[in-house]
Amino acid sequence: MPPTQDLPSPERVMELLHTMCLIREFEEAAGLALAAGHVRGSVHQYTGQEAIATGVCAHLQRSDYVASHHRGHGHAIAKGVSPSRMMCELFGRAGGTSNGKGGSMHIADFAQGMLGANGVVPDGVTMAVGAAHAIKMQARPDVVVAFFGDGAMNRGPLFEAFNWAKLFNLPVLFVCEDNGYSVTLRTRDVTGGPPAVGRVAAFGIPVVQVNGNDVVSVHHAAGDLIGKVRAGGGPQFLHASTYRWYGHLAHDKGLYRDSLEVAQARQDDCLLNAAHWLTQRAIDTERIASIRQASREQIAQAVEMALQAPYPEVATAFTEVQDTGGPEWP
Ligand SMILES: Cc1ncc(C[n+]2csc(CCOP(=O)(O)OP(=O)(O)O)c2C)c(N)n1
Ligand SMILES: [Mg+2]
Repeated sequence: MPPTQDLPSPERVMELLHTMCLIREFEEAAGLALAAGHVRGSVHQYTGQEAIATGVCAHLQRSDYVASHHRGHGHAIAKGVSPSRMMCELFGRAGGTSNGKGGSMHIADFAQGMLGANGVVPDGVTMAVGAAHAIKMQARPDVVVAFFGDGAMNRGPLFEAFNWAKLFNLPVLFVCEDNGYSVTLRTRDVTGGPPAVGRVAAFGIPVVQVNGNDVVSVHHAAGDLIGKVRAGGGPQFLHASTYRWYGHLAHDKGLYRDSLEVAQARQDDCLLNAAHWLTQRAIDTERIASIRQASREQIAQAVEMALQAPYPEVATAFTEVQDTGGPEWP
């Protein structure tokens, strides 16, 4: 926990709680929609990790960029992308962030500085470094945040990205969301040599470790690091420990994890932790409960909007996509 003088105000933490609740409700609704057959493709729920996206993105302006990974809904919401447009995207409907053509792992909204979710581990990070290089060449005051999982720490392109960012002193914050698992494997069981933090330190990139289930700590650490990046301090690295509550995908029952481990991890709930922090500062429990209720209603409206939205016109199948079709297409 940061020193008292550096703590955010209770009102600020109420705003953070609202964002976390929106993400939690979005993921619950996305899981139900998938089970009901409204969503094609995969859904990777961010449930349990909400404090990381929320605490980090709270320091970003719209002109700053975020690059995400396959578990990207929380980053998009925290960066200001409309949950209704995101839900339309999941449902494959017109009005979605990519007019229904991308789905869960391709949610992007450049107007909000959301460069996109990304299904290829860890390609969001290499893109983030490219965007940071562009910002530097254009002498803009903006920063880029690259979110990725602990599993990405065993992929080569990540280390190329670290090298490039350090070599050119680029304005990028790397955020490793360490939930302990890479699909069905414990990441530590498939990691040779030092874990994430030791590897990054070898590049000379400063590392800060934080409890990713405590939004106040994440907010504090991220504010400090983003301030350094913005001031020209070059790449920084935030390692946030957390746990994903559900399976790797919404379909995955997670039988490779001990149920006691899951139950214990869920007790360290970032929403409850924030609520506890607020009640200790004399914030009324009814006000806290009303934030949860308002978020639930907002996401229910997003689902309703997605259900009512039309599917994209067939004539638009080859617009706004890289492959414009051609004679070989039926
Ligand atoms: C290049 C590549 N290899 C393999 C995969 C399959 N895959 C999807 S997610 C993932 C690892 C996920 O672990 P982590 O990075 O820790 O993220 P988490 O799912 O825990 O949030 C893998 C190997 C992929 N998407 N891309
Ligand atoms: Mg992981």
